[in-house]
Amino acid sequence: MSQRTNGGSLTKDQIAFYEEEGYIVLPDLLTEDDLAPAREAMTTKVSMIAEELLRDGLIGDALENRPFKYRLAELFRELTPDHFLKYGRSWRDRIPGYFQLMSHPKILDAVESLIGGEIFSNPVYNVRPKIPRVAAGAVPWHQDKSYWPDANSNPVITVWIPLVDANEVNGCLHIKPRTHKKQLLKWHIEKETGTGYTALSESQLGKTRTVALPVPAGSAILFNDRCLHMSTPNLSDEVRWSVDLRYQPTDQDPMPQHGIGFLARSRLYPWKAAELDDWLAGRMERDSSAAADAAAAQG
Ligand SMILES: O=C(O)CCC(=O)C(=O)O
Repeated sequence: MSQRTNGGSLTKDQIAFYEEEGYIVLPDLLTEDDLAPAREAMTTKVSMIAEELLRDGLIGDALENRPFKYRLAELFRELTPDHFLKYGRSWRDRIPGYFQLMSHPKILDAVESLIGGEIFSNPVYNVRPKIPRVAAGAVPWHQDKSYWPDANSNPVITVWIPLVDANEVNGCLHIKPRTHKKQLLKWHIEKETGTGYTALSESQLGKTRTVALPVPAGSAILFNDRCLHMSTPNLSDEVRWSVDLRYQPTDQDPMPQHGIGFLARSRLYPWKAAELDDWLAGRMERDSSAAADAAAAQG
């Protein structure tokens, strides 16, 4: 099911589809304007990397005028995967544009349809600059829960959003519908990419159907953290930019061992929802004294 949504909230049919299949595609949930702050944050990071590569004499041009979807790939075109992986296969910086995306009302509306209005943004969020020719861009079959097997947190919903059109050439997401009803499977740590993904072996996948999910930029794919998924290599010459964000009800384990999440929405206590300054300072909730000080300073 991939029907257009009205605002961010899901229809009854979409909720039923998610419950049954373990995922739902929301095409074009976000507009270019909605994505702009996150794109700007990514551009800031790419410029920082370009400056470092220039300084180290690894490149001769920071390619400042190249389009967003090509620049990072072209910066590393003549370099090795190790040069790229020095910056990590995925990024989790605290740059304001990411907070704007993670707290975007349309995303929270969709999540609210599934778990209600007390929403905690899980500390595990990733910005994925999947460039061509780096094996670690392709993600093996896994369940997200294998990254937090001991956390008493349920459900955790992943919201996967591409910032460029994601397709089978640049390595879109693939999912096995209905596998969210499975227990957490015994995973291993893959050795091929050198970056330690959790992975399932071929024999654990059984005969369950695989669905490829090509989607335009700004679409969202929501899935349950037990749902089996993977992504294929990037065989294009562009960067398959995406983010994966995660949300859960507020009465679950906030997983501090993975970082600091934040209260993204509360229908019961709306004044407690974190704002940008809270997130930048690593506070999970709105600091009311800071808010009062800020108001006083403004007169
Ligand atoms: O973005 C990808 O290629 C894979 C994403 C993924 O595995 C995840 O969000 O858990």
